[in-house]
Amino acid sequence: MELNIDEDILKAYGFTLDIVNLQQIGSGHINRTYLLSALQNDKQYILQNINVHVFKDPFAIANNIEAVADYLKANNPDYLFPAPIPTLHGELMFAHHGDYWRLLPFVANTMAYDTLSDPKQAYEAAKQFGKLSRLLNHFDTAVLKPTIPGFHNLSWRYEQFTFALSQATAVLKQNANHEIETALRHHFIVDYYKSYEHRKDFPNRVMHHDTKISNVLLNEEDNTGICVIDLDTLMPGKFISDLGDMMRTYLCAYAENETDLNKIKIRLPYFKATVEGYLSEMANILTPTEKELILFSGKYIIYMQALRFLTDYLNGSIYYPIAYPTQNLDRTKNQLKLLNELFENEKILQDIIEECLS
Ligand code: GN1
Ligand code: MG
Repeated sequence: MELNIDEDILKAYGFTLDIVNLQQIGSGHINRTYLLSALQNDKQYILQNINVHVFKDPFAIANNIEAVADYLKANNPDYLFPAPIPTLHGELMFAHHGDYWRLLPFVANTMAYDTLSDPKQAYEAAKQFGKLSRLLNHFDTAVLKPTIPGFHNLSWRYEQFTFALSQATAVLKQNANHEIETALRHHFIVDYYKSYEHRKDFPNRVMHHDTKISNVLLNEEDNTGICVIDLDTLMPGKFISDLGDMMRTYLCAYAENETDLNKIKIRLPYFKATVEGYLSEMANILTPTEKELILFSGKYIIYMQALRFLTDYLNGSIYYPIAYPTQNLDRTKNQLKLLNELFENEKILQDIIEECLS
């Protein structure tokens, strides 16, 4: 495939087209990611184009990452935090005709997965995200800018859904009839979230906000957690954002694109491993209110993701790239089934949480 990357971008980092090999990689919806291999010395890097339709202020991303990187360097110099490599001019991003590029370290001998096949992977991944939160427990969140305003504000996501519903074509509404009804029926999740939102012991923390399994690198031989990646949404938020997205992506053997809903089931050993891995870092930091919300974190994120896919479907699929017209509707069905699984297993999941907390 012709990759068509302007040589100026490479030159900003001291490379030219003839001395590198570029290969598009990754499964993310938003940014374009390439593996850059330098031919002379076999060194590898990640080259990434930031999606400026989604991240309207790329400097907010760069500044947040820099502030956190400086803090971690000062307080935990051994922690592996894959911050961007500066350009030859010392900038954290390269601006090029309205596009923004960055170069990241490639961490050798690691793997990023889209689904998990061993509870140990869940434990290790959850531990990595929990560790990042723990190390940043005393970091002043006011220093960080939201890179996407309202990103995990469930009330706002719900409003976007009802607005999309009011604007959608009759055909799209008809196709999504059942899912719209299910989404409306679960509005109580928004009310529950609102009832906690401003509580004192439900603090803002530095959250990763995209803790899906493909955003953590594990050692390719023994699955030990190595580091988290994809730091675009590192910004203030509630702990339910991170733990919830782990539940969304670690518990089921199949990811959000799976269309056979019979396969959408939660795996209890993966749930236990996720909670244990997260609490191995965060148990002494979470407040009593936060501990009450551990299971809610999964409901909150899975419901929000269902709303986001459904909203996008009703809007004509303008946000999440699709491979076929009804894919965002299928993703909605997938997430609503996963949400239902959480409710059906509520009692046993809460028992597991209590066991992990004791
Ligand atoms: C997007 O681009 P990616 O795959 O890292 C989205 C997340 C969703 C996720 C669903 C900025 O993440 O919030 O949870 O898709 N990121 C943005 O797979 O919208
Ligand atoms: Mg992301």
